[in-house]
Amino acid sequence: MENNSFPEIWEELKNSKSVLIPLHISPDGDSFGSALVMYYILTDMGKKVTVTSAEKIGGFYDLLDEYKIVKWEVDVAQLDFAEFDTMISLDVSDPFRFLKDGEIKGFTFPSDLRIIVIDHHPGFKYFGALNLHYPEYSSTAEILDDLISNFKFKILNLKFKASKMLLLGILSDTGFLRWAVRPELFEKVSRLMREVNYQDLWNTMLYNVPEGNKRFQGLVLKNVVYNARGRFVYSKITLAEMEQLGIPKTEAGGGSDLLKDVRGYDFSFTITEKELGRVMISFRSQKGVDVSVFARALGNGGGHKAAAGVLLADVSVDEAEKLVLEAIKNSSRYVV
Ligand SMILES: [Mn+2]
Repeated sequence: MENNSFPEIWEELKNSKSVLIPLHISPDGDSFGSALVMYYILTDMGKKVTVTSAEKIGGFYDLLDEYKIVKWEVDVAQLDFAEFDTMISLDVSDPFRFLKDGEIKGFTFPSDLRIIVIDHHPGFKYFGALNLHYPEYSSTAEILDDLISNFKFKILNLKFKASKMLLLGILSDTGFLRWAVRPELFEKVSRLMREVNYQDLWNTMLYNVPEGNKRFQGLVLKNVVYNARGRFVYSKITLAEMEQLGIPKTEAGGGSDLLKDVRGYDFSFTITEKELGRVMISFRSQKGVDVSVFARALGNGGGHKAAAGVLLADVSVDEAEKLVLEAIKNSSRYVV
């Protein structure tokens, strides 16, 4: 399958009337930023645009004006698709990632819905009528930056709002330009910084970590296991521990990033009990280990070489831990 051209994408967007843009499950800054960029562009083109998210997003996002645009806790499975002629799928390689428990239940969109897919994940399924896939890009927002550069903006105020969301998506997916970076990205970021009030964005993103997330980070470090022989670091967090510390579920994130930088260890993961019987495994590596192999070996998981995840159903946290250690042991490179 091949990418469509930017003019083809714009032509399709011009022909749309009512557009659905869902955030993916466990929404992140790239999902949020990319969706809001498209929202601004399409509303300016006179389209009716609906942005939904099956799950709430944690962190600083409620401090942004854009937070109010999203219809939170609206699962795509509950929507009346007769209302939409077009859907823009952003930052996902598989359509089921829009549905809560979609990995487990499976989900397909109506065949008459025109789907435009824009993503940077490996293992990408060309499931749209039109597709843009750039696996070498840091973020979906970076792809949208190229797409927008191809389009002539008339309203400066809109350009400001869209640029802020592009920058947010890029900064979020690269851990503030620490990973998934290329020299070209810094040129784009430098240009975007000149187009927005970047000090304000920096302050919002960096200095508003919710207490709940700090408590979660504490729990991740408290429960850490250093496996020197296998050269990996991991942490297991139960629902009971989170409830005891009053950690909201939306703040149970960022744990594997916290563990991926330890000297002498090649990759990290967290085993987080989201709900009873629902356990999220989140892998990270910056040292050449392809952690998406483990995520795929465990079921319907996926992601990047350096960042991957899988949701396990009908298992306890201890069973999930056994399954993960087994999957690592069975891979050719690692001995537990
Ligand atoms: Mn992304």
